[in-house]
Amino acid sequence: MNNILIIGANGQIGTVLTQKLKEEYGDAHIFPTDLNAHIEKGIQALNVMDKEGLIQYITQHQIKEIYHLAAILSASGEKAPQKAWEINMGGLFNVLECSKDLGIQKVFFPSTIAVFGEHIPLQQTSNFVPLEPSTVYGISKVAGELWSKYYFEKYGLDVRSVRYPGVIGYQSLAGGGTTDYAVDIFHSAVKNETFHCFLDKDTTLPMIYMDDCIRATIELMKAPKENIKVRTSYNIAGMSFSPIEIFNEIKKHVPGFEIEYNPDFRQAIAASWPQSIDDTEARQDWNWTPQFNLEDMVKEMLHQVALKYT
Ligand code: VAH
Repeated sequence: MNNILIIGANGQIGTVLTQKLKEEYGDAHIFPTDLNAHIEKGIQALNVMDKEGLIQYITQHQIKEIYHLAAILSASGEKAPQKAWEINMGGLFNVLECSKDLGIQKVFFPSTIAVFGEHIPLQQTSNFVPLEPSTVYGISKVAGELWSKYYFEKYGLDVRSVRYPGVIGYQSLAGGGTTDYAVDIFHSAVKNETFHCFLDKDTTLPMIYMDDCIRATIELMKAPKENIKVRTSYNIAGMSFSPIEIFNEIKKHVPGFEIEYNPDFRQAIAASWPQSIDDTEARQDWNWTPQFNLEDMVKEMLHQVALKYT
């Protein structure tokens, strides 16, 4: 059983992925790390920008697989473009170089629908279209996809990637993203507060429920190497909806719920992204299929978020 390093284990996805990998492979083989230690969660400190520290950690714990989840997301990245580029690229380079040099067998690199931009169809966006992102986050993820493909082709490093849509989960608060409204809305609904949405009501975006997100990640990494034909990154889709659509679905369960739309700088980011995603290649190559639609997700999220407040 391989020892698995998770970088960014305290993030929105890392929190849940760590738990699922422990259930799948046993706690003893899972090594959750983040920039700062969270001892109560079993998360050790590891700075992915510190290459020597990364080499030491991999060697000491005989790591054979790495899930590299640490990155500055779209909205935060636009507030500090240089820092976002340095961290998103510097961290990935350290992971790729250390993996190449230390015999890592598999690397997971999360990409995003933020790699898409102008001059492409916004409906059922294909895996293979021109990538002209408008955010530093998206630019860094396009570069990351291409570097991942380079390390596979030049060094045989088995780097695998999916383009996450907006991820919705109850286990941790989202932060720094443009799709975070779709997480925050449930907390307002459960507290019976008016929700102030930072996107316009008709801004449709591709989204995925956390359970589907994590299952896609693990199924991708478990797939036989020969099945992985896309070495930049796979599109995956769960569902697509707009703020007014998720609001109306929540209102079926919370009749008094109210919303106000106050679009901010994130509206322009969201408007540059596709409205729906074609994930044919993921379905063909490693049998991807989502299980949660908007109705299922809303029921589950309201139930789980309510439990956090009781
Ligand atoms: C963000 N949640 O909003 C991330 C995601 C598709 C968006 O990559 O930046």
